[in-house]
Amino acid sequence: MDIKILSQIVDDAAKNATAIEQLTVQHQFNEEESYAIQAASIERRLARGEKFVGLKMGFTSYAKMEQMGVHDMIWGRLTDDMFFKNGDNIPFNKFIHPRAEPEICFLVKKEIDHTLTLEEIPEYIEGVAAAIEIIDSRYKNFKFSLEDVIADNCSSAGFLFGDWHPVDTEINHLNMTLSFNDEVVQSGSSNAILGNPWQSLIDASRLAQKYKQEIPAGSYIMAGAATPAMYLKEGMNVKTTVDTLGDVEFTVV
Ligand code: OOG
Ligand code: MG
Repeated sequence: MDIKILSQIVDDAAKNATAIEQLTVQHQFNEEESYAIQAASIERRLARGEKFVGLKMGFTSYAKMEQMGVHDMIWGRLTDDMFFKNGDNIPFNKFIHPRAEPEICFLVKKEIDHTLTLEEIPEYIEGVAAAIEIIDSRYKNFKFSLEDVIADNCSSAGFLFGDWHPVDTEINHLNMTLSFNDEVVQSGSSNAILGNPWQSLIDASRLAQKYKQEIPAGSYIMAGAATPAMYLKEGMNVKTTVDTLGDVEFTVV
């Protein structure tokens, strides 16, 4: 098991939008090692000039765990190459088999250097927004083990968010929908995310500590999907609406 070689394999697959066999078919590695592969793959992106812009949490809802058959919380790193603006046209050919999922995004106000408590959140978080994550597993058929998906930076491929709302905005029990061409294709409650979406931020701060990942001011943290993810097709308008937080959308071109 060579972390450097495996990180190059997943990074090349992402860069070239080409599907690969699951790494664990031929290589054995544990969860800690899969995070080392992820970290090394991100180092390759940073060496090409990409910037670290935040973290994403995964499998924070039962709906997602069931869809993917993986039952542990995971986290990945976001770079500016994955960032899109609300309303953007996003090229389909940047991806292999992209899916979208409705999320909530947090904007960090002050560097997070320890596991946050609920009470500390207003000190560290600037705002909350409705968000969409585009995931694109680099593995054939979007199938993977826990170790595979972590090594592949948790399928991270794109993210975008709507208008920011103050940190004291109520984000519990909000209805969240994902629509394709104005037809709702998934809906769920924000509390599908760990029973309270703020808990996802707390877990992000805990896991970042564990893996020595800094969370500077200005970082984004994606809370994880409230519903299963849905495959994208060229030409689609994709929109997420979160009660009181508003809309965020893009078009696949
Ligand atoms: C892994 C990423 C999971 C989420 O929000 O739960 C994730 C995958 O489903 O490919 O981003
Ligand atoms: Mg997600």
